[in-house]
Amino acid sequence: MQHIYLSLGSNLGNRFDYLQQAVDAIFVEVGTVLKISSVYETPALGFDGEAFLNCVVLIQSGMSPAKVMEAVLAIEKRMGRERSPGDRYHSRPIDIDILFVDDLVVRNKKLTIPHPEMANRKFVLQPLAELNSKLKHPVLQKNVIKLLAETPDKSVITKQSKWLTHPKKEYDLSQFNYIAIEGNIGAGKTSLATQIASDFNAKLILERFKDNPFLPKFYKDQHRYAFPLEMSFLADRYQQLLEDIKQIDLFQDCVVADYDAYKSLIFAKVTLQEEEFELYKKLFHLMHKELPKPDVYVYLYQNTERLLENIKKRGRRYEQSIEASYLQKINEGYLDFIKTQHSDTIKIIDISNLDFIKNRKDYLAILKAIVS
Ligand code: PH2
Ligand code: MG
Ligand code: MG
Repeated sequence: MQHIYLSLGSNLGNRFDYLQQAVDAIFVEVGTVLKISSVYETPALGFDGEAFLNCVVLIQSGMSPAKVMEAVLAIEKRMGRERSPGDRYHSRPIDIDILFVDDLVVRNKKLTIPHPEMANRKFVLQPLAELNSKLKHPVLQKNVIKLLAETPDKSVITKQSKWLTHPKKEYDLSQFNYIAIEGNIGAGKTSLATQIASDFNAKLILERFKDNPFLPKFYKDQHRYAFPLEMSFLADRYQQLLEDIKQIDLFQDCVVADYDAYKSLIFAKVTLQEEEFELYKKLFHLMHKELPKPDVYVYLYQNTERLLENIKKRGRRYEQSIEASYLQKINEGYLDFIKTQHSDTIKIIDISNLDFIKNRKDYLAILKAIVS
């Protein structure tokens, strides 16, 4: 994930609405919007034209700078921006420029980062200073406040009283204190939990499956190793959830976990013999009472074929012997469990036609499904 500063400008038509539309589109198509500056009215610099409204936004995105540029040009075009080769500056409903991508320096035919004109533009430096005055220009080696003090641009710029609204609202998971992401083996729980935690500045809790010495043994000889495996998962999850969740203030920090405590019971029911399971269940319920319950429980449903593909792709050696029938049993176990729960805290999301890692739109569709 990179931090990217973008400069937005509009000097045609309903300028404020164009800025808002652009911010919304950037959120959907480029990356999570972290900060939005005030809007400033500024005289057209370098050409004769109507005054601009300008602002700067900070986003977080995993896209390469070239892809960001592509996405931004597509937004400009859709919003009615016309580019005529030759004349450099002209009025436009929207202009989106890349200012910084982390402290990357890029110079090629298509792209110059940092933006080559930024030090000469108060309409960039002023809103940028508002977001982060200590930000250092990686080429000029000066921070934004210094650049602003030294800029040759003497134009008068006026802060507007109206603020742009944050596009995250529609997808805002921060209403939840504790989110559990569940799903079958290979559904993508860890990837989704990690991305959500990063976007919402939440504490991330990931299952420590790597440390479980019984897991590789279990996949070779299920009968023999099921009980110690389930017991050690239970003990480990219990300890982790107690330590990581209970001690923090649930009203301040948001927590995202890539499993829920009931996972232990669901797997044990599939893997243990009947008498073993009866014993296990007693212990489970004793321990489970002590644990905080998630505000929302998300079950990512993925079809068996794609689960097997994902398992193959991620290449954990001991998982390669997992069979379709085992995954189907686990899925049934989850669905049986879900039936017994209060449905309003449970969101079953069918991701079999989605790819939330590749497509931001799919990721946002999942967020929307969690919130709604
Ligand atoms: N953008 C330009 C040229 N001049 N002047 C103002 N005030 N605001 C702009 O965004 C702007 C400009 C080229 O993109
Ligand atoms: Mg520009
Ligand atoms: Mg531009």
